[in-house]
Amino acid sequence: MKKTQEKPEWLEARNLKTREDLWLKLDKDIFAGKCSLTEHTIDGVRVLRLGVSPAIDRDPPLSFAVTETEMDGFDQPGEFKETDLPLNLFFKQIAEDHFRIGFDLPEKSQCFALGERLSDVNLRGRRHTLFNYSDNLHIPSLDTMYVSIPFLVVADLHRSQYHGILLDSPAWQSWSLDEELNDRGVVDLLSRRGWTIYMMEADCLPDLIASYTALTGRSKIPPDWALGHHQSRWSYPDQETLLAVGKKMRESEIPCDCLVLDIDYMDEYRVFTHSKERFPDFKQVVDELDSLGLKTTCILDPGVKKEEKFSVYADGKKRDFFVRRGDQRPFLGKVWPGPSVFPDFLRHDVRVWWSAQHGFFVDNNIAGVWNDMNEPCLIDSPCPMPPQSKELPPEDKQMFMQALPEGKVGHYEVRNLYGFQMARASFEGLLALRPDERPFVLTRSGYAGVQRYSAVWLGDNMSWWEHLALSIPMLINMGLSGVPFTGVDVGGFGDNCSAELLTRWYELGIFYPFFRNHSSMLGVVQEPWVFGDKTEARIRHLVGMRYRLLPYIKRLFFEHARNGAPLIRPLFWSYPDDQEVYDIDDQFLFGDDIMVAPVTKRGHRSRVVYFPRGKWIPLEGGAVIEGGRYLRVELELGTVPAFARVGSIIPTVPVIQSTREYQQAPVIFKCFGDGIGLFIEDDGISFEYENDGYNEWLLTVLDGKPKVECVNYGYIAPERKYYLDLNGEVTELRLQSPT
Ligand code: MIG
Repeated sequence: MKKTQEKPEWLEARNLKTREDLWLKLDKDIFAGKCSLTEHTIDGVRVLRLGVSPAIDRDPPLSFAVTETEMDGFDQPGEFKETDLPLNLFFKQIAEDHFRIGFDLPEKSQCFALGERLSDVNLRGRRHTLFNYSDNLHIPSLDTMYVSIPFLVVADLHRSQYHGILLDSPAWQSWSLDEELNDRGVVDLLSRRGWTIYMMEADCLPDLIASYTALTGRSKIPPDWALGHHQSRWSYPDQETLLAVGKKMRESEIPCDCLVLDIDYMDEYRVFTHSKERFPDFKQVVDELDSLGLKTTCILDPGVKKEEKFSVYADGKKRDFFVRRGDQRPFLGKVWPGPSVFPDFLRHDVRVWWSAQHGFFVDNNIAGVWNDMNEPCLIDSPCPMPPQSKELPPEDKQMFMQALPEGKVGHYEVRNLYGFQMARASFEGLLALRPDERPFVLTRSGYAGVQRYSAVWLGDNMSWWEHLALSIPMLINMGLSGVPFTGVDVGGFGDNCSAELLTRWYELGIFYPFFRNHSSMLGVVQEPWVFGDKTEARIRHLVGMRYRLLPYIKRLFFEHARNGAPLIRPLFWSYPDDQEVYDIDDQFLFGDDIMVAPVTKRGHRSRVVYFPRGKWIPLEGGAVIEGGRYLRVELELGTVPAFARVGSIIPTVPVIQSTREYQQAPVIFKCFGDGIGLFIEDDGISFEYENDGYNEWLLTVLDGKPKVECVNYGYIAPERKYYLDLNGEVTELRLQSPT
């Protein structure tokens, strides 16, 4: 006879009853909470929502990932049988603080997304722990990264079956994806708050990502300038150096739109200040750079220096806006300014207050804000809950407490939201202070939905060839996690870059949606000119290509805003019926029309490229390449390692020095054979594009004859010329506004 299991102690203690009548495969002897299943359709994709709360009298927790409008859609209680749940998903509560969620991983399926993962594109066969943490040595065993996005794509490419699982919980969780080679995925979630799962199913990847990004929101179109070349360094120590870098950019005619101020612009690392010694004429310098067509962005860390005379500290303390430990004492952590306190960004009032501090940036003409250290990261402190964790400490032992509308909660339960909520405060602050401008925020840490507020860069990589190569799969997975505006430090952050590595990195970096050269003070400098004339000339040429592609890049962001598509796409996004592409992650599609295949190995001057079916032409010109095969391609240093799809029309502009010249720049439609292509123009800064304030043209070339159709006309563009470039034959083109 089966022995009846005794009720665990923690169940008795909380006086909870077990529920017998649940139709899910619950562990009935233990789960005592409440669960609900509702259904919703997004863009034709069915989405099931399973909400689980550990207590019968509580609803599943509030969501931060899902946008409010989509939340409202889930109103129909489901009438389902357990067999209806995709991938045989089930869960059980195995301890008071521990849920386990399991699902099938069909034999040949691959796993993607999960945000920032130091991994190949396919995530299958290992464990992935999601708990935001800053580790500055990105070696293969690194598991906890800065950004956690608990959205997994299970793709059976062979059968065109795509499942998405969003486990909406910002608590510590570890996804084991077929580690035991038994075709199962198992998530261990250490939480006492409950959680919600969204499951979607589609027969192609673009539809799946469209529904995921409809649920969690999409990125705004970045302002034009933010799509340009950013130059950064930890740190430009004083205003003279900063100005000199800006002037040098202009003298050497390397297109650039933005210089970046890392922590040393501050007055002893006090947030929202600048050093009076090293940047005495802060605003004048920023204005002078602006007059050269260079924006300035500033870093902002969450830690506020604990110092009574510091007004941000004193004010925040008076309002009780900083997090406290379980025993009520203020939480102090060591960061750049020394002992510091941390705002509780989960609170609306705290975010509004933090947002308001951004007046400092706006008053000084700072164009955008870079949020760093927002995991949050403390100096010299190990991951508070490492990958092997088995239990969640008691609430009051989780570093500090945070406030949710539902009450106080231990930090570890919501840690993955800290950076997300900080980026949100920066975004909302800039938006409130400059309502007519699309804010630019860059964040290191984040959670599902972070694309609504911010671009993301992948933190402290190294000037290593391995990290150059790794950036491709990592950025592919970020894109499949709904985040389009991403990049890694061009040239590598840590260690010493070299002429060859920097050149190769620019060859790839010009296709990063967020394109920034950044490096640590512990390594050599790596501005485009430091490795001599030859390297400088190559980089000038490469960055020139970035600027020529700006209209195409803008079009890709419009596409993202419409259907959630990332800019950096795996080849199977567009060629899912070609098995040859399933494991390729040293090439990618940059939108539909450009395929990038960079050299990522030292000393190599050629590489093997797989060309999917159709025909391709080197982006810089050359013979037509028949697709459906591998081909060794010569890629000398400084060559743009990209190919245009025959049948595409790519809108370009001539090389310009900054996006300040973009609006007037002539547009040249590069036709790769007969084809079809869109061109979209707007003011590049305001939100008018969301109210039809843009022009959209559809260009078709058939038998060498162009036809232009106006799809939308809502923006009076400054005068510019339009040209058609058909195999080098350039003719002027009229884009007529509808009368
Ligand atoms: O402890 O602000 O990832 O980009 O340059 C290092 C200094 C803190 C980490 C960021 C890096 C930045 C650096 N920061």
